[in-house]
Amino acid sequence: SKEIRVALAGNPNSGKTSLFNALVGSNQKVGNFTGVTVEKYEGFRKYRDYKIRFTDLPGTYSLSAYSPEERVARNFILTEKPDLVVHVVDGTNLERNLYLTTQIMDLDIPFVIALNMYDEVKDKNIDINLDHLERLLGAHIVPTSAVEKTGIQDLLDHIVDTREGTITFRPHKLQYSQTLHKLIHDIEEILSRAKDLNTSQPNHWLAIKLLESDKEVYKILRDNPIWITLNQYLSKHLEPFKHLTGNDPEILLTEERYAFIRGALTETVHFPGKRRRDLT
Ligand code: BGO
Repeated sequence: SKEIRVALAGNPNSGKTSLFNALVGSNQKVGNFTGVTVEKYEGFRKYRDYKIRFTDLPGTYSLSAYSPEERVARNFILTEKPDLVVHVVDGTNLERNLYLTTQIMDLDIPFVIALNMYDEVKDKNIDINLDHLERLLGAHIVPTSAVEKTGIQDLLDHIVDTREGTITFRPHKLQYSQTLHKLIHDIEEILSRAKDLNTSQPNHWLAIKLLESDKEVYKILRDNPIWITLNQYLSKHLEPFKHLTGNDPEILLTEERYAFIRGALTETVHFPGKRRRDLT
């Protein structure tokens, strides 16, 4: 039968395990991700004409290379290239959860947001403008409650519709400030000239991770002749950049992600009794 491969990504406690269980029921098994002791839950669900295979990635707050969980999650997405990533978000904790969303946006891959804990969102009268949030994040949003088992069928339909092309993914990269954007863009341009880059990772993401001094990305790039050009570019531009902005690119990237999140929430989320979200 026709298969669709889906990976679930989300913060710890976003309800990922509960949603995975609601999606696949008892059709699941546990193993390990290759080479590490991180547990890998896999399962399937037959839906419409398809066998949808789900992999539950380890819960993470970020996609840096610091912990085995983060490396497993991002390497799975980048090398296994699932047809779709279902990004599970705790709808009652958007400010924290959307940090991972900004990192998934940097990956430039098809993803849909399962806005989980939607029962609690409603109970707490949190008002989220879903259409607007979808536009800002460049991803469709399907409200779910893994506990009340609502939105599960909508999510399955979304997965199949994406596969059949009746729903299209409109990638929407996070817009960084002009100075950061220029650095990222220049590095992407250099990377596009590299031959035999031994990686399936998109240049945009490699550029951002290089600016974050990501160890795994350094390893990949150091073995390629393009490293000389990259190094020349960085030696020439990093100091002026730090002088101009007063910061390392790594710090600015994080600050700008949080600024984007605050802006997005101010525009889309209203708590009861408050005209606007109070951000402090
Ligand atoms: C406990 N709605 C609500 N209301 N709760 C949810 C939903 C939802 O949609 N989805 C998950 N939860 P995990 P990760 C618990 O275990 O799936 C709850 O880490 C408790 N336990 O039931 O484990 C879920 O895999 C005692 O809550 O998340 C779980 O992402 C009291 O969110 C928690 C209250 O879900 C985390 C809750 C002994």
